[in-house]
Amino acid sequence: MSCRVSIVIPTYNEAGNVAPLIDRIYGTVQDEVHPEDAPQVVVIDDNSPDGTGQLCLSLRRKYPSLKTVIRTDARGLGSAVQRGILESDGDTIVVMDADFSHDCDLIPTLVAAVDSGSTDIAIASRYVPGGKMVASPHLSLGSRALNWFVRTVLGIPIRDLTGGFFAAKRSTLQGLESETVFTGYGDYSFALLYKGFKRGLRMQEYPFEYSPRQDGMTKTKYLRAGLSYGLRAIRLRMGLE
Ligand SMILES: Nc1nc2c(ncn2[C@@H]2O[C@H](COP(=O)(O)OP(=O)(O)OP(=O)(O)O)[C@@H](O)[C@H]2O)c(=O)[nH]1
Ligand SMILES: [Mg+2]
Repeated sequence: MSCRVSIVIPTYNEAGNVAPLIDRIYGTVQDEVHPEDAPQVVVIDDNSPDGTGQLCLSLRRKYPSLKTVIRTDARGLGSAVQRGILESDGDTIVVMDADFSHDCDLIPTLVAAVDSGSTDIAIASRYVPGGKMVASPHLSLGSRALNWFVRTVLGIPIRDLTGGFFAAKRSTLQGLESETVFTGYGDYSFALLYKGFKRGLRMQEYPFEYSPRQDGMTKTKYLRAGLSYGLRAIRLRMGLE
């Protein structure tokens, strides 16, 4: 099936979020992005015990362009995004979380920025003027500190490096694919942006308000993630991957 925009959503135990999110994307975003051409939502689920994948499969009747892949042979956010890009048909690809932390209303802006050619990667950002992270004080502080550290180590002028909400042309993303970019957790996001920066791609941030997850439990082990993100940034900067 051909389409102009694919929206890739990695999921693990998101049964309480994914159906209303898909309704929202098809109901609201569709009209604004390309009214003449339904977007394709691609869910990459890692065989969630709560049945997220089955739930998405059952929504196919309602939304024929919805594609669900249930992986049983792999687990992890970075590789799920890579699989989503591979499975999608769109010329422009949006990647976002399933838990309503990423504001659907920003999708048309990100897609328009990429489609107009004004930028190669349109990044949704909590940390440019107008953006906001609504979270507990320790989480907000931790995320800001981590972004400062990663930005300083990598030496790239992007404020939000760990968000995982962006749009780019398929060809751009495929050009950045290397054996290591799509590994790990949210750190794949800055590995991708760093490779893009080194290749001279144009990257622009667009503000949005990040909300706490609507339903379900976090999968992020914050302390461990912070340490491994920091180490990965150092490895990237040293050219070790
Ligand atoms: N396919 C897949 N998706 C994952 C995996 N881990 C997390 N996700 C999805 O990746 C997105 C980000 O994960 P979250 O648990 O929301 O991580 P977070 O945003 O740092 O944490 P909170 O929102 O505070 O819970 C969500 O859509 C998750 O369902 C995984 O191992 N495989
Ligand atoms: Mg989340």
